[in-house]
Amino acid sequence: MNIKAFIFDLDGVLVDTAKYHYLAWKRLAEELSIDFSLKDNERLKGVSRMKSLDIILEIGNIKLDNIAKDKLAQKKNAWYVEYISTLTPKDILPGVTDFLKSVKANNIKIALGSASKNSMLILQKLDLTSYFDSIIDGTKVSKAKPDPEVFLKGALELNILPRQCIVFEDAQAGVAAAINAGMYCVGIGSIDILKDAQLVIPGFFNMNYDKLVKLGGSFNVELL
Ligand code: B16
Ligand code: MG
Repeated sequence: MNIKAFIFDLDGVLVDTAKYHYLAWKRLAEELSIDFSLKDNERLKGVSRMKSLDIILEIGNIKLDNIAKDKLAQKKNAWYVEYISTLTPKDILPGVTDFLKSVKANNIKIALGSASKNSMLILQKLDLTSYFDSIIDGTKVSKAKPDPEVFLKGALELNILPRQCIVFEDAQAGVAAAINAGMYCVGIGSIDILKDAQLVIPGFFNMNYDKLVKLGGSFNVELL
């Protein structure tokens, strides 16, 4: 195994923007008198803005035309952008910056593979843009996770084979997308939700490239 690239999801992996997505969707759901729980929110993680709206409308048993749906998606996004306007590098999840530095020091390429159309704005606010050799976000793909498009485009841009990439993901749809791409996947979060990933870690706190390699070995997963 010769891993050459690490591909990171954004929301829930590098920064906890998932809570702001939830707040904005919850606000919209309340306006539409739809009961939308934290458990329902798990289905929205990693999927596109429009697909998220479709899931919420399905929960509320509401059917709308595309023009009305566009308006609602824009409304949610305006609230979301307002919520994330206060993001600073202090909001980067614990250990992420040191982990990225250790990955770079080991000559592994770094890519972003996010469904979010707000990725560039968020990376700038976090001051993380310069770590990335390739950035594939929601503005560059047409198929939402679990489709592998976002990760395959990243590998292609880096000129690296899918089986030489490890994806870091916090969402079920993202883990499925990584596996569909023929890549390895490290789940970030809880094993109950991410059981299809080859390895699951709670986050990057106290983690670096060497520790990840060792951890992979102890789980009998030859990640590197
Ligand atoms: P936006 P990721 C995803 O980002 C989020 O997990 C998901 O909840 C969101 O609907 C999607 O981005 C689209 O985001 O509305 O900002 O374009 O986890 O793939 O980094
Ligand atoms: Mg995510």
